[in-house]
Amino acid sequence: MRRRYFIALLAAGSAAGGVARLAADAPAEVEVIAEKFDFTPDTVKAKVGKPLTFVVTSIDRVHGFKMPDFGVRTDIVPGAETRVTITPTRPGTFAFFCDVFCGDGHEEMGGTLVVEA
Ligand SMILES: [Cu+2]
Repeated sequence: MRRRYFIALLAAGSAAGGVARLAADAPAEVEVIAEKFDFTPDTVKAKVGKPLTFVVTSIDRVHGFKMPDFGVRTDIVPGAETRVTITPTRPGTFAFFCDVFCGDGHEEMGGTLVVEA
């Protein structure tokens, strides 16, 4: 029972979904998959002062990846890996979202970066 729960946590930390967990000392990287009309995972954790690279791929069409609080935006083109690195300077909750119109659910296509001290 306990072991099963642990495995479920590991799976949730991968690109499969849920909250991405970051190793303490390794350079932080998180894989994010974009598709109509979701980012997976849609909640990502980071630490103040520690660089974090989003490695974003699209599995259907062109999407956008925008984080206004970090002055970042880029297109996400299917078949290519798009890397965006940010370094949080304060704790808080920050939005990322698609800014390329991709259909009727586009306005809901977003996620949250949770930065801890
Ligand atoms: Cu979109």
